[in-house]
Amino acid sequence: MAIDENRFLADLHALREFGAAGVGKGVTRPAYSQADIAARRWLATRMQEAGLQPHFDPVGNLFGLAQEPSLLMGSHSDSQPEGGWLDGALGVIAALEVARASDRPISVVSFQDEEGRFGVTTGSAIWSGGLNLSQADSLTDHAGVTLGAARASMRDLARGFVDPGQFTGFIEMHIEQGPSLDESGDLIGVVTDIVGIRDMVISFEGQQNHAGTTPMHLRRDAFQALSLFNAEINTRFRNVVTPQTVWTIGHVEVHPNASSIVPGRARFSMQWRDSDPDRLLRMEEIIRKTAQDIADRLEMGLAFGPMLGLEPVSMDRALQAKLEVGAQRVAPGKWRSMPSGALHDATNIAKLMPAAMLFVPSIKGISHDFAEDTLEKDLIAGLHALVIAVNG
Ligand code: HGY
Ligand code: MN
Ligand code: MN
Repeated sequence: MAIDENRFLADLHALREFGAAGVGKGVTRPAYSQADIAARRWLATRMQEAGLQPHFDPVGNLFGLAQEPSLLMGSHSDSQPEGGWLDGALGVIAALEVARASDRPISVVSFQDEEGRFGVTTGSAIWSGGLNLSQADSLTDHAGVTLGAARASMRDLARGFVDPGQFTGFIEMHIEQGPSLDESGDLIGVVTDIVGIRDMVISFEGQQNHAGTTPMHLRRDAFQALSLFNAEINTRFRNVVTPQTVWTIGHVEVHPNASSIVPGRARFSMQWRDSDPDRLLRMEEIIRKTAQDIADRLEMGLAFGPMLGLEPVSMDRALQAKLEVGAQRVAPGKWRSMPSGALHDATNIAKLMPAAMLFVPSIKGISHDFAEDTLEKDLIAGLHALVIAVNG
């Protein structure tokens, strides 16, 4: 059966309705939210209609299983707090369409909490054995909700873990989420490697006090500690990082977050990524040492939360070669092999079986933003390249 482009696009737009938010095609569909669970229930019916056996595992990963050994394809359907309609969703819907059209047995998956409300690519990390379920259950989101409490809302759907032994490999289609394809005019990216990541929460504890009566030299202002820390790591990283290295302080809680109170506590996320594990380690050493130096200098308490992370990983060469054939057929001379600066479930699955990824362009390289988008003609081109690769 051939690919049905209209059905593929209609499913993408239907999925976007679950948690539709903001301008354009934005979504807010965090793991285990009502929108996420409703979206997964809808995906389960679409999988059943495609002749696949829907199966939720204890974490909320949703599989659509073929009845024989199969190639696994998919991604995730949870989103960032302000996410785009394609991040993850594209890979799940493309997998579903390929499963309908391919003459090969294809199983489909939507992993849970790839966006890390609780961890880092949490659902596929647990399924692939990289994260222990009972340990993961005590992970909390920024509001203090535990993964264990959140996943209890899917208890009625949960069955056992799926045996990875039934799958011959994993292919994930995804938007690039960066500027390379958009700037070069290439239509398809065949992913060679995925960067590694480290992520932890750091807290400075000073002294809450009156913003009018507390002289500057007597203050122990936790925001000043954070501000100095950020400036100092940018300096100390200079001789360690490359133009591809990234680091982000994306989530900050200043307590009590009031205009007339000197902040007593600053609690913030510290995340860094690179393709070299040694560089990730050197950056971790600089981060810990700099935080300690600042705490000592400003007489602050200092606490490091647990550090989560994934190692850099290479994609399977044989599967890349299949994707290259599809890319060359669909976009001759307008495709490239490239690394991924974003994290993906493929990082975890690569521990279990051959894994590979195919990218399509992100307009202006924007992602993790309501404005994320891709031309529909580019989505279709990627889908056709995928089918050629899978059937080849
Ligand atoms: O952050 C990432 O790279 C992924 O989009 N969750
Ligand atoms: Mn993603
Ligand atoms: Mn994402």
